[in-house]
Amino acid sequence: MKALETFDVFTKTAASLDWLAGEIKEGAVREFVKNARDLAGIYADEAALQRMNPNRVMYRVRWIEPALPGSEGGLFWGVTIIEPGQVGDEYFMTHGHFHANRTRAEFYGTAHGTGMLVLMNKERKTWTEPMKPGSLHYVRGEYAHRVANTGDKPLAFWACWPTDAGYDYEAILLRGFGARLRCRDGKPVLINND
Ligand code: PAN
Ligand code: ZN
Repeated sequence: MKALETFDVFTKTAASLDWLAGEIKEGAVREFVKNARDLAGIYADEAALQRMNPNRVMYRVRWIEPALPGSEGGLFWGVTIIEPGQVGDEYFMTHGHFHANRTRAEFYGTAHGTGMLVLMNKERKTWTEPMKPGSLHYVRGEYAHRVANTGDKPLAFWACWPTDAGYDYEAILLRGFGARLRCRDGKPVLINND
């Protein structure tokens, strides 16, 4: 009985990756897609967002859940692919969130493309880490995190996070990050938002 359970869990959680392409080739893959319409309130230039096709895909997340969401001690594994583009002078970026459980950290590792990881602590101090193929980023549990694609090709990064990290999107929707990453003379510049 025990052996069968182990086998079931293994077959359900086994997956195969194309590391450099940022693809989960096999496995019980879940996906969410964020279209332009899903990102209302995130960009400074809301009018520019409204002018876009609401169905335009901005980014997608694919992941596997080898353990139950909310359970203690497990890990999720996923990839986020952000399309290239801008809304006003800001780059296509993830919504950004704190983990609901502020003690739960996360790893990001870039597969391809270039971007910026934007981090913010609870005092709203905001800074960036450049992302490029092979760059590995440790996000402390208490930091809000968001990724912007600053290149002209899709940006794909792997992520590993605890099953009981949860998401707190609310705080970001209300006040955003302490600074915005804006395109100035073709380069990403972090500009105070508070
Ligand atoms: C990632 C993010 C993913 C999309 O898997 O959820 O990159 O970003 P948003 O969730 O902010 O839209 C992660 O950080 N998980 O904890
Ligand atoms: Zn996270």
